Amino acid sequence: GALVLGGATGALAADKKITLGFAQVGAESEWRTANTQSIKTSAAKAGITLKFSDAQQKQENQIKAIRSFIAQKVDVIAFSPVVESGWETVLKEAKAAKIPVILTDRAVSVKDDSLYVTFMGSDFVEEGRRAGHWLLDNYKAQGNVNIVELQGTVGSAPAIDRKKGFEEVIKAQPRFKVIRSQTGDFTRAKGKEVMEAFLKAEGKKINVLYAHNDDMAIGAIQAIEEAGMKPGKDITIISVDGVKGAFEAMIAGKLNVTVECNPLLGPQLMDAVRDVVAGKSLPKRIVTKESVYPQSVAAKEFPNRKY
Ligand code: GZL
Repeated sequence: GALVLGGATGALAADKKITLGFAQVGAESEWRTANTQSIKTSAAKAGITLKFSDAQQKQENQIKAIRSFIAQKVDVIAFSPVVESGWETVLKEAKAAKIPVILTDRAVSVKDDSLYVTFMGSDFVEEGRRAGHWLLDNYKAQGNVNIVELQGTVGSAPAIDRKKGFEEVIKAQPRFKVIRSQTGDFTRAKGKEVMEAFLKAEGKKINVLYAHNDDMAIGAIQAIEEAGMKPGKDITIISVDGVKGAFEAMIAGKLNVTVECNPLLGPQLMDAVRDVVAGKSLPKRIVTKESVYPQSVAAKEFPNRKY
């Protein structure tokens, strides 16, 4: 009988090599480099061709990368939006080109959520709440508690939501007050620089540091030591991510707790890419599972850490 071309074409489509274009935020933190590693390793394991770009934390570079993926006619585009706003235009271009888009790690704020297939990543508001609950449950000294806050990248979902969740919880006990809050852009260098400014302005009045990621906390720890104070003792330090550097700081008694934010999204992303290409429908929101690691469990947990 005649060759059923449709069937043959279908078959070709089924095992055609998938090409994924991934526009990464940058390489600003241990979290980010672990996230990149997970994506590259998982793509290789899944036999998915990966076109990868690093935007050095600049939105215009991510937009350029997405446009180049569209021009190259990749099968799927995925990215972690450095900030929440300013994505409508380029996402409409991807939709017009019939290229599905998957958001990983950070969210976008768009009116039309048909511009992306799914958003997989942590619940940052919940991470902020966990940081707040740990503080209310574990801070023993009486009287007013002066908190300084190192925020993540201005306008990014993690910075906006970690602040929101933390404040939502501590407002239950007014003695806990954020007296200074400024961005350290998720980096060690900036975290140290801003903590130096906080110490110059407030010095020994500071009781607690809430850092939106471990890298800024590690930078701040250096600043606290250079100011002759004991991090983890004179200043209680709460941080987010759960990277190796945080466990080392907790084992040294210099950090009190880290709220886990799992960067190992690679395997889930590749499953989602295959499902999208196969025409399967995906939930609009996939939330990563994660927990909280206080200093008391750091040494035991450290050998299990994968990032
Ligand atoms: C959170 C991620 C944040 C990390 C930072 O999912 O977007 O960006 O908390 C990283 O370490 O720079």
